[in-house]
Amino acid sequence: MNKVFLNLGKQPLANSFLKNVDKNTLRNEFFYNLKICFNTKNYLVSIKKPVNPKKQYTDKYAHRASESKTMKLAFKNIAKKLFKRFRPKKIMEIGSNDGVFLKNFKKKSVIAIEPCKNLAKITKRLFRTYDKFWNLKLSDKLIKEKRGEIDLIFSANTISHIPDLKETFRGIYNILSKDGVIVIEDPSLLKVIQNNSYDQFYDEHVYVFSTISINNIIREFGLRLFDIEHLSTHGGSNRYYICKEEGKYKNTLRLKKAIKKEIYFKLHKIETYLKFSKRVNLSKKRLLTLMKRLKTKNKKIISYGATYKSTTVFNYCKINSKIIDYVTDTTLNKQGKFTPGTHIKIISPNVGINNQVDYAFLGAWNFKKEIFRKERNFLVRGGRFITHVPKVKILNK
Ligand code: DWN
Repeated sequence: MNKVFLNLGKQPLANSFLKNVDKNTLRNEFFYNLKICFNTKNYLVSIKKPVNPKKQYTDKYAHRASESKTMKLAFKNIAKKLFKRFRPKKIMEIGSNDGVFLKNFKKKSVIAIEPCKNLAKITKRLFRTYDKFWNLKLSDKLIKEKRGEIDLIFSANTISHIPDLKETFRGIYNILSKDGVIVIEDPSLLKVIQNNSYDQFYDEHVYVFSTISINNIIREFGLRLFDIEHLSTHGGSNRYYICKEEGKYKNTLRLKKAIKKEIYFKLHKIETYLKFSKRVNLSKKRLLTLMKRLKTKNKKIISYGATYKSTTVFNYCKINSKIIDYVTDTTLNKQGKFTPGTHIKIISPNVGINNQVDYAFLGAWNFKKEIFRKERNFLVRGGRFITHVPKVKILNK
């Protein structure tokens, strides 16, 4: 039974960066109501009414996984680690983005699944790529083309984006070898609750998984969790290790501990989410109060990182160009555009981080360490960052 516990209001597609803000463009901007619910049976946290993926994953998909040094290194390390542990002969990635993970393997041993054609075009030059959505039909096609059985299926920040988990996992089971392994990385629901990082909820994140909820889902498809790793990436993610029910892998102690911890923090109880919702409303009030106070003192505030996360924050808190002068972002195809829903100009940090800036909201708070290293001079000359996670505060280190 799905119970709504959080209403983040009218939201645009988090990825819908606008080329211009003329009347016609704004008239056609798509919005939807972002309501989050909790399933009291399988403990799944999801968007009440997901957006049609064909609207989201187009040939203009903005996010490039390789934009951050942190993520490039993280994918290189996990590729090495998985190869060493499982020695896969055939590797497939669902949601391969710009190839940042698969690039670490021999080209002939990999298959990329990436529905966004602008990204698939990048990897088609490197290795076998299918520019399609993952489902049972594509899984059958791969088998007909003698591309199965796959020993390692990897998917980072993708499975949580796919509304039809039934198709997803049936397709995975269908192509996975008997002792094959699926490794899925997605934001940790426990970390979202602990960090009050409500900005992990946006149209692409149809689900924010907990260990207990994903365990309940995959069991229906003859799969089981056997291991887990807690990651610092994206503000706190889990790396789930999954195999076929009859697979040779024994459940690890750290998996048992992870499940116990989630039960301890009551991720199986609706009360936990109702309390979270109250904290989110307070966070909104405190962020707005802080920013408005700084504006009355004629302070110049910008935002650092045109993230999908900050789309949720700005539209929920009604933060627009009256408060934020502009947003900086290193992604070339975001520069010169405007933020979804709030229409704040996006420019390069080479131009935007200058001596006139007093405060920078951390839109990419999940890369705080990398950003603070990069913007040491901004801090030394008295610039300050503003964060909203885990609490609204001004940061100087
Ligand atoms: O799940 C998803 C995550 C992995 O990536 C996707 N659905 C969409 C996207 O969400 P996001 O935009 O919130 O992710 P990031 O990786 O937090 O975005 C970081 C943004 O900040 C990028 O646009 C690059 C930019 N950036 C920057 O301007 N300067 C990043 C760093 C580290 C910097 O120094």
